[in-house]
Amino acid sequence: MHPATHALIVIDVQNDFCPGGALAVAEGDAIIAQINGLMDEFQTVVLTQDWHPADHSSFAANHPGAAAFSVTEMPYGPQVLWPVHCVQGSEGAAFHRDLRSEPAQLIIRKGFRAAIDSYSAFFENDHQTQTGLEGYLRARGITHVVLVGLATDFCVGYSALDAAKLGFGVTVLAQACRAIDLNGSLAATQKACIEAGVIWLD
Ligand code: VGL
Ligand code: ZN
Repeated sequence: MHPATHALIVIDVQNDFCPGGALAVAEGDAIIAQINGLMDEFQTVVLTQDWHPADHSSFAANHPGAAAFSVTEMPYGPQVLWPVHCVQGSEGAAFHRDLRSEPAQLIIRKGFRAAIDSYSAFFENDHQTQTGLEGYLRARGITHVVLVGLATDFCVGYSALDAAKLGFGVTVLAQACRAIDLNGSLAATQKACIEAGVIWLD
């Protein structure tokens, strides 16, 4: 059992990020058994859920002529344009049916504002708008977060960097994560995390 000051944060283990989903991550479902087991080792478990309105600005389909996986400029900086995924209330946005959810005390939804994406569990992509997770964790006396889930190089990585910036101890259990790996994004994420003091366990 990990100490009560450590929380397990399970990022976006949703149907659309698993094989057969709209933004499938290779082997995205291969991590679920391990994550389910980890939940018994933590007294605080948080799940995150990517949760977009249909008119979300991160969807290539909402930018006429733009290709999925291209990059556009948003008021808050560069933004990858994704296939339509994790639309609020859809089957694709649901957690994978094999993921345990009963040990989780909090489910945090993100990316619910049409004008801004939110990879991180802590801040939207403007790096300013808070999701509320920091306050929740601090109020519960959490000082260290252990991150698992999808995708290593986007939502897990952004969450890890923000957690480190906020002063939490951070571990990424990379074997319980899977990556999209767009233009070298996995290696870049790992490097940035290690430079930020994140404990990266392969
Ligand atoms: C994610 C791309 C778009 C993720 C979410 O969970 O890593 N990636 N939305
Ligand atoms: Zn998304």
